Amino acid sequence: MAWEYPGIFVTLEGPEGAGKTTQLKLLSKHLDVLGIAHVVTRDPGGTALGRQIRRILLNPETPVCPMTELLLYEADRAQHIEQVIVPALKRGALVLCDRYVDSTLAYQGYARGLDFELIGQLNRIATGGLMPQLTILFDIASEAGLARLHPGGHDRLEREAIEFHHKVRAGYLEMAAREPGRWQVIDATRALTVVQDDLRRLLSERFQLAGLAGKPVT
Ligand code: Z5A
Repeated sequence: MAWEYPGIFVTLEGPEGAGKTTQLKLLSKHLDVLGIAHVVTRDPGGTALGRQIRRILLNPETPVCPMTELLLYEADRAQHIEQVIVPALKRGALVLCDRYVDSTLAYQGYARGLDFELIGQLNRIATGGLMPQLTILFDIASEAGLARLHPGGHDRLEREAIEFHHKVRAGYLEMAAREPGRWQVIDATRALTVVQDDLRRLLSERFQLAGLAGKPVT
């Protein structure tokens, strides 16, 4: 499908503790300095409604059945697409989204074992088929990623057995290998600044970011 928006859509994916959020903050500061219009957002929780859904999804005290979990992630996404992502792309911004449809395939598909066809269908319904132009996988072994997170504060997903997290990582690597035109893999085990350099290089190699300079940063 031909890209139909003036903006650019990039997603960041990876297992827990890979450093996506940290890298997005650093990147956003850099883009501010360059005056490049961009929106940093996340899945789940990129809208007011999504933040409520996110609280339910990550609360370790609330049991959530696998199908309910899947539908809640998709409900969050449908709202996010309509309220945040598509309007920003129409305005011509660079949209940097922390997790997107591939998280659902990794967590609810590869790890939880729900049907891939069904997930694909729901992903398409929630997003209207909008796929990112570039997806960056921050790759790190599950044990190393989990060890970076603060002890005792683990949310519902982080508390899953280590086998679950192994399946998430293996799923990501399989998806990245299957679609190398869209995915780029970054070794997320290295120092923050080294990872940040890689991220900036990947973006500037792929896109004419200078074309976005001077547009309103939202
Ligand atoms: N999920 C799902 O199941 N299905 C779906 O469809 C979607 C999501 C969309 C969202 O929670 C959860 O929902 C997530 C997937 C699931 N699973 N869990 N759990 P989240 O948004 O809170 O989870 P997350 O994206 O995994 O956030 P995270 O665990 O915080 O990971 P991160 O953003 O990649 O890492 P970070 O916060 O930037 O860094 C973590 C720590 O590592 C922090 O202390 C940093 O200072 C440190 N760090 C970062 N980089 C480095 C380097 N390079 N060296 C050393 N230390 C570092």
